[in-house]
Amino acid sequence: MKLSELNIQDVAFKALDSFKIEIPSWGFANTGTRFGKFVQAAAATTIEEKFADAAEVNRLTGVTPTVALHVLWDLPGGLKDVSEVKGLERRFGVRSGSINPNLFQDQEYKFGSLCNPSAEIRGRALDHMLDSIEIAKALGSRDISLWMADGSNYPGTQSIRKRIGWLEQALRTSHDHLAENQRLLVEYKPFEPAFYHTDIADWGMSSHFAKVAGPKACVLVDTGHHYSAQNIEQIVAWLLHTEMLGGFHFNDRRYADDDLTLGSIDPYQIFRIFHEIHAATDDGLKIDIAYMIDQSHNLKGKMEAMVQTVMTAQELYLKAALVNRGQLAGLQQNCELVAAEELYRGAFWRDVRPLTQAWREAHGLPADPLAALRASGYVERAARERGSRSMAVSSYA
Ligand code: PSV
Ligand code: MN
Repeated sequence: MKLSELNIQDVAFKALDSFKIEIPSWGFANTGTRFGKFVQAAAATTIEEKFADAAEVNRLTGVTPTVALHVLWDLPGGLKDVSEVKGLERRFGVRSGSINPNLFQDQEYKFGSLCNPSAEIRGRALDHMLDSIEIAKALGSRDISLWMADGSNYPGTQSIRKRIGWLEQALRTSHDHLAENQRLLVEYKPFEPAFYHTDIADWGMSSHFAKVAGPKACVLVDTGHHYSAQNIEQIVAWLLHTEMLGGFHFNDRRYADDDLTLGSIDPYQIFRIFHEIHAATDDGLKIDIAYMIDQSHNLKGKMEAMVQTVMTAQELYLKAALVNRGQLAGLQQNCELVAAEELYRGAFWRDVRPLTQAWREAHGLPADPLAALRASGYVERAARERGSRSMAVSSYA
């Protein structure tokens, strides 16, 4: 059966209604490469400014009601900062989303955090995990999103297997402290900052650790955390099949973990990922995915980059929703390769922007959020108000 234009609008609106994406507080702050920072006057310098920016993105797009928080960067006082954050939630009308423990910046994590050979340091890292879980409970956040920089830089310098054991233990204990509705998302990354071995290097390791931790743990896929030729949609299909997919960190990459804006290099890949998710949903699989952005590229304007990424995510999600999966299943069954591929790619080539625009208008949102951002003068205002703080760069000696 062919989808009629009327049907298409229906499918599109349903897909867009169901799609929410979380934005990261750190995506609004000045960041850089290890070679330097090019600072932006409008960049957020406080948690209040990050909430203000997140609220503006939500006002423009209508699909970003939550902000991912990084404990050390956003709640340096730990639980003591929760009431301030709650105040900001009320004031700006966006809520705290996933809580990200920070197990990579303290000097004592030089040789690892939860996998450090020192039991004392492992203990302190675990305390930070447990504190982060308590912060999440106090904020009513469901997901604790864990990424660790742990690993080693030279062969033979660490026992890889001992570290697996230490991490299993720490994740089990963390899992025991989760509230009924909470989840532990385990993120993987093949390398950087460790350049020989990383303790959670790929989805198989994440999946293993999540299974060992307990039923409320699952895998987080950061699209930037793969080797160049890796088939990410196949990983996603496996995680869906094994009911281990908990969430995404979206960004794009050309070489490694470049943190470029979503779809800027390979939008077809994100389409293929979304197709796997829509297909699994159609097949009735149990799915509960947190879609999050994890980008902090330092040349595009922070606000523009975030709005652009949200719009791109919506467009690619929608394109994939419009694959005629009934028809595709028939073509796949009969191994009609070209017809199947053309049907699949046809959805990717479709210009869905008139549909996203119509959906926004139907919801009282600006038809073109990027144009609305420019017209609002928000960035210029922020630059005037924040400039003296945001432009104060620490020079690299
Ligand atoms: C690490 O590269 C990572 O993807 C983790 O998710 C961190 O929390 C985030 O980036 C920090 O920018
Ligand atoms: Mn990430």
